[in-house]
Order: sequence, then C-alpha cells, then structure tokens
Amino acid sequence: MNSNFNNSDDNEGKIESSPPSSSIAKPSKSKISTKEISPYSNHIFISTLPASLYSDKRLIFIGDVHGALEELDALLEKLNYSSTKDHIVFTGDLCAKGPDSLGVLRRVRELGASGVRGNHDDKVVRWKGFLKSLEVEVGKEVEVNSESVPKDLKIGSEHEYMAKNITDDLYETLLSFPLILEIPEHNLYVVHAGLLPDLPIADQSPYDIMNMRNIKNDGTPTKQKHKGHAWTDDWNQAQSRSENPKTIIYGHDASRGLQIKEYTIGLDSGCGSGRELTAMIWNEDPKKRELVSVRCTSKYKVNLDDSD
Ligand SMILES: [Mn+2]
Repeated sequence: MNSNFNNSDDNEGKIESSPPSSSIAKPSKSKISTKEISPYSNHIFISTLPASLYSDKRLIFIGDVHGALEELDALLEKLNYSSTKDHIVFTGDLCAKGPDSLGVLRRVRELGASGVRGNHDDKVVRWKGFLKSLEVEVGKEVEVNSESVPKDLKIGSEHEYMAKNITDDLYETLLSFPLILEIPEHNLYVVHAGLLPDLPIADQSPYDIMNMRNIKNDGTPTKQKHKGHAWTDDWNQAQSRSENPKTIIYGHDASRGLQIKEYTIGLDSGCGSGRELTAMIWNEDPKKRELVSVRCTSKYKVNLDDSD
C-alpha cells in the first residue's frame, strides 16, 4: 500500500535536485507508521488560518495546556492578553493530566482561539464519537465494556470522563481544530507532534501527526523517546536545502522541553508534569520572537499512560 508514496513525481523531483554529495548523511526514506486512526476520530486533516483572524494583531502560540486552567489564566495575564489585539493558537493537548480540562476548553472557546488536535484531545473526541454511536443505535445510554471499546481507548480514563461530561459547544470546538493548521503568510505549519519532510503533506498519517517524537533508523516515526533520532533533525535538514522552507510550531515533546531550532519550534515545556506553560509571540524575525512562561503548580495525574 505504500508504493504510491515512493513513486510520486514530487518525491523523485526532490531527490534529483538535492546535491549529489555522498559526504552528507541522508536520512533513510520516511515511511508512515501503520497505526490507524479510529473511525470515531472525525478529524479535519488540514485547514488554513484565515488572515483576518490575526492581521494587525499579535499572533501568539501556546504550548500544551493539559487541563491547567489557572496557569493558562496566569499566562494570559502575563501576556497582557486583549481580544482586540491578540490571536492565540494552541499546539494541542488542551485536555488530560491537569485538574480542569473542561474549564480549559471553555476558556479556549471564549478566547475565540485557534489550535490543532493533540493525541489526548483525539482520545476525548473518539470516546465521544463512540458514545454517540451507541446512543444512536439503542436510543439510550449504554454500559460500555472492554470488548466494545475501540482500540487505544481505556475504560475509566479521564478521556472517557470528559467525553461523558463535555457539552456540545466544547465538543464542537475540539472537532474544529484540525490536525494541521497552515499559516501560509508566515510559511508556518502548526501540528501537535510532527511532520515528515519528504512526504507530501496530504500523505502524512493522522496518527503520526499527533504522536511522533522520533524517527527510527528504518524511517518510521515513533512516539517512543529513546528510539532513533528527533524528527526535527530531519525536518530542519530538509528545510535548509529547500527554496521554500517551512517552519513547524508543535507541542507534545515535554521530555525534550522547549526546543527552538531554525525551522522547528517546540513549545511543550511540561505543563502536564508540573514544569512550565509557554507562549511564543510570533515575529517574522526570529530574534524578535518573545517567549513568555508561567510555572505550573497544579496537581497533575502522573499515572496516566505517560508514554503519551
Ligand atoms: Mn501529546
């Protein structure tokens, strides 16, 4: 099924146009992982941030909030946030680990903010979609059992709790956040986890976009932290050779923390594990980009599947 990727004209063109130097170590050809996304994912793959939302405003990116409402409010205050002067874009994982995920979603909706879907947000969406499908079938609430629950969803998880308690408007907000948010005016992509540099955007896997941290030696992305190398290495190397380089703003990789490279900006500074919540005020000039952080002091659930 992957043969299409390798035969694309786009890819062949890119390979031929790169310098024929054997001294540059080239990463092995990227492959998408075979992990499939649940039928209840109901995602928007990509959307473009309308310029009307951010022109003449500060464009502010905020890393993974993980249910930390008090910290989000403290950060907004520290940023001197104003709805008429600022537009905020979240890097995903608004939900899970912290004390008030639904409160965070409420605030994000009030702010009229934009964002992308994180792997934890996705689990809430899939739980909700699954529960809705049961209600439609039988016309009432149904006890779920472990055999009927889709793969990767856990009974008793906070994702299930959120799905059972989320209001329709907050669910719609989650659904409206795409996997990839494109900001063409600034040559930016926003994603939760990452993208592979040598695959066309349309061919990237939803699961990988929300979960990858590293690329294994065989070119396959993985969420595991200790296999292969950071996906950002490959992305930066490819952009440095490109005539039209793109920068990615992402979250998800709290263990590496704040990661500012030429073409990748990682903003997950560990709010979900009691470290910091970070915002970046965008500027075309990298030297003028401003980072603003607050300490995260809420109690966080540490027993959550932490490889996520
Ligand atoms: Mn994540």
